[in-house]
Amino acid sequence: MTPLPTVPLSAVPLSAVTITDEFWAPRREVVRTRTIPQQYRQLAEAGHLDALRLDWKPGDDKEPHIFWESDVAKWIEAASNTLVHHPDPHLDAALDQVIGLVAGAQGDDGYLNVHFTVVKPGLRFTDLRDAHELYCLGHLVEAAVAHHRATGKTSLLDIVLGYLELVRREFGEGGVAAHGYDGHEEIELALVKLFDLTGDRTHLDLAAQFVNDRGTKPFFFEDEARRRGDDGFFARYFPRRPEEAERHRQYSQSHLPVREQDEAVGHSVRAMYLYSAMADLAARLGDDGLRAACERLWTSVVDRKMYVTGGIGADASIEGFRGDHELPNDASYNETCASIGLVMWAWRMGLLTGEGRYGDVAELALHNTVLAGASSDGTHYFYGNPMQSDGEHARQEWFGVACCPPNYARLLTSLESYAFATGGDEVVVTLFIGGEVRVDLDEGPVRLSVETRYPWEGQVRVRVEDAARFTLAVRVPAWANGATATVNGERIDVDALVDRGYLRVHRDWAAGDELVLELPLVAERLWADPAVSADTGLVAVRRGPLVLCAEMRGDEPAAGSLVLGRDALFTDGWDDELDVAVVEATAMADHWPEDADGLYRVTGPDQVAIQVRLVPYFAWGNRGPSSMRVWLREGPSSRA
Ligand code: FUB
Ligand code: ZN
Repeated sequence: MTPLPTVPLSAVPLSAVTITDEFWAPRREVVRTRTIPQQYRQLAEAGHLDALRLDWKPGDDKEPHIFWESDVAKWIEAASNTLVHHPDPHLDAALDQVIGLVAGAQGDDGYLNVHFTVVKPGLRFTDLRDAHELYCLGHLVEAAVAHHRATGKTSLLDIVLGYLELVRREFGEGGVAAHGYDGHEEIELALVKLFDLTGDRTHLDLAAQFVNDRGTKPFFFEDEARRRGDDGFFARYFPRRPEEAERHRQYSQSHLPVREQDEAVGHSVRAMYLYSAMADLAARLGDDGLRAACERLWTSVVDRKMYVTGGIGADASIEGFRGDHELPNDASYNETCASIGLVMWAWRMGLLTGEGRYGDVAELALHNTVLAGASSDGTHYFYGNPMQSDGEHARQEWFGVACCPPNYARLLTSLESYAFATGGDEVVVTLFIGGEVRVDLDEGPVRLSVETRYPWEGQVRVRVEDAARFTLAVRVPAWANGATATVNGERIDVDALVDRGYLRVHRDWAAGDELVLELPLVAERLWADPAVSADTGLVAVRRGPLVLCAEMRGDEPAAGSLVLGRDALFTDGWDDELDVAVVEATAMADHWPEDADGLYRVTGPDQVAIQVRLVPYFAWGNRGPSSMRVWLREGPSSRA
């Protein structure tokens, strides 16, 4: 077998990083102490856990849904992640109990899917386009890897390895699903994780098989539907699917072989998981075709289809992408899972290429749409992350389709691995998170500690704890014009040393040496490309990685009536209630006379100057009903 090429950059395991800063540490503590217990209760109440007992019968309520296992799996993954730094016998036992239930749902031949065991027996692997069996398995695999890494146990790993043997047979030549792949990608990236854990090449090969078969002709899903004789589980949601064949191929990114794809289309979570697997495979197989496709798709998303908040997937009807520059604010779906997927893909692109621009996007999505995914108390969630609201959006405790809450939990609990990376003689700092990391370089282990008040303040202090010769690479975001840095107090030339988005300093580091990066965190206006017609005449405000929004409550003027003048000055402030940094500015607001009436009026509103507090997008919706705008109307002046 040809040896695999060296992976450019590798992730650092969770156990090698401790996060202690004032921004992320308390938020992750909320996830550990509140979100994870709350999600367990929700999974129990909704029926996900009992379903695993396989005693559902036709006529019973709580019919096991096709992808309930995925929600359970994401919870297992999140809970396992927390055990890495917080051993907790109670949670460990709860995990054993849930994994015991999963084990009980597995058939003697390894198959594991409650829906196709008790609701539709005999139909396994006949509706790959819609029925999510391998998607669920993918999440179980990711959970198994996390659980094993955290506890050393193989209970869940054994389950998925058994199931994978069956999958390998059924999806191999002569199997019932030969040349098939799942309509919802996920198994592919999970198999790469399993390969990374076990070193077993068959997992990587199976991932590559699924990725390479996708979109080839004859179209698997259409043949499958003909064989089955019906239009599948989602026929009721997509009654026009037969007439809209191409749109629905795009929905699952199966319209073209993946190497030929250059526009991000279809369901955005699916796309992100596929592109993540493509980047993983490109890195591990040295596959330039996959890498080139990833780079084209990246441009499509980031230059033409991504909201300023890092939200993606504007079209609610497919939970997915619209056309280029079609980024409406009043119909902006932006599923939390999609931004989580964007972080996952961006991180992998960073590992594949060593380029900092991918970290910029990971940071954007993470600090805005991902973090908005849960309330500050960690118990209510956004499924969609709109760009504007007139009171109709509020976080909820749970959803009938509950993909986002546990996805949020697993991302927040694995943040360690997104912050740092290593490869060759390099230690890479991608996200600015205070804490410590231990990295194994060829020369031996090196520890770094990072101190920062980011994203509130722009100073990032990286201290080398062990003497060694290596390159310290610290990302300098593209927005950070005028960033400066020192090494042991001596100014270094950032512009000269920044290489592909990272400030790279190669030297003999002594224990106690410090690199201090100063990122200018100033509030600034953003305007959209005129091709984004939805943003004509509008302006947004960001401060470093945080996009701000106007959130207006009670008797305050509606956020949609605010006009931010070109001459308005920004002042940094702090909001004690939300415990976040804010930006204050004078804006003009519509003030209607008391007796104004009628659908159309001959007297317009007065324009009054008011002080507006712009809050980080992630923090909106935490104080009861409100109106909210990311893009504000722009005027020449904010002076009355
Ligand atoms: O289909 C599984 C998950 O549920 C998707 O990723 C989400 O968009 C939601 O539809
Ligand atoms: Zn979701």
